[in-house]
Amino acid sequence: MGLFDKLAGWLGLKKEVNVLCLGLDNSGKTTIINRLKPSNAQVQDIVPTIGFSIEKFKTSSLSFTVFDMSGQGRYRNLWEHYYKEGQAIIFAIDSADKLRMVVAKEELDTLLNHPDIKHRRIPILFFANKMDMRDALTSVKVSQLLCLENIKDKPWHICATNALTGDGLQEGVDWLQGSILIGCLSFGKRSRLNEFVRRKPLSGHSSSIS
Ligand SMILES: Nc1nc2c(ncn2[C@@H]2O[C@H](COP(=O)(O)OP(=O)(O)OP(=O)(O)O)[C@@H](O)[C@H]2O)c(=O)[nH]1
Ligand SMILES: [Mg+2]
Repeated sequence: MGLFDKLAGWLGLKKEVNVLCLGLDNSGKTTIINRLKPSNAQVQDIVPTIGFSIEKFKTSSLSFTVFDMSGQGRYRNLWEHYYKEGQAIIFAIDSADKLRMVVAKEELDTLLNHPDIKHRRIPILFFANKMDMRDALTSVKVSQLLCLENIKDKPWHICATNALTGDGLQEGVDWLQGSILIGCLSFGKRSRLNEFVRRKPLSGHSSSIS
């Protein structure tokens, strides 16, 4: 049993987590979510999402229900109807789509300023996707263009990914799982964690929890 499993069990965490998967059309959202599912549940042909679809995948300690939203312009107004239900956000970016990086930033800014998101410490995982494309920007450049350093009131993380091979996805999901667990601590469970740490030292992971 890994550290996160022990923590989740010990915290009495509700193991079902709703995640919103957002980002422009063609950024690779559905491909990413498909890759996170067990291999026998993955589909071969991915088509542009109409409206949204609900998908599920699991990590060692959490079960994720993903609202895989269409990124097409005509469907983006659907996103906000699910903000209240989301406990975490995955935001996918096509790192090779330089022309639309400004549109991705506009959508991100609209999301961050929405009343259902603005005042919540909801974790946001950015996938700088399509890193295999010859002209893809680095995740550092994507981060700069989206001005991610201005996000001060929410935990966020950016990973360089290739959803076709799955490269980078696990790192991101590990971060998301950890940040959801840590988010639980801010709701009054910190003292219980301290007790846990006294009994079972967390070795190298303890600094990320304080
Ligand atoms: N080269 C490359 N292609 C990718 C990658 N991820 C996804 N794609 C391709 O990009 C296209 C769009 O992928 P989708 O997963 O449908 O994108 P989406 O964000 O869900 O799009 P919408 O549902 O329209 O919002 C597909 O042809 C995928 O095969 C990647 O990392 N590298
Ligand atoms: Mg899709």
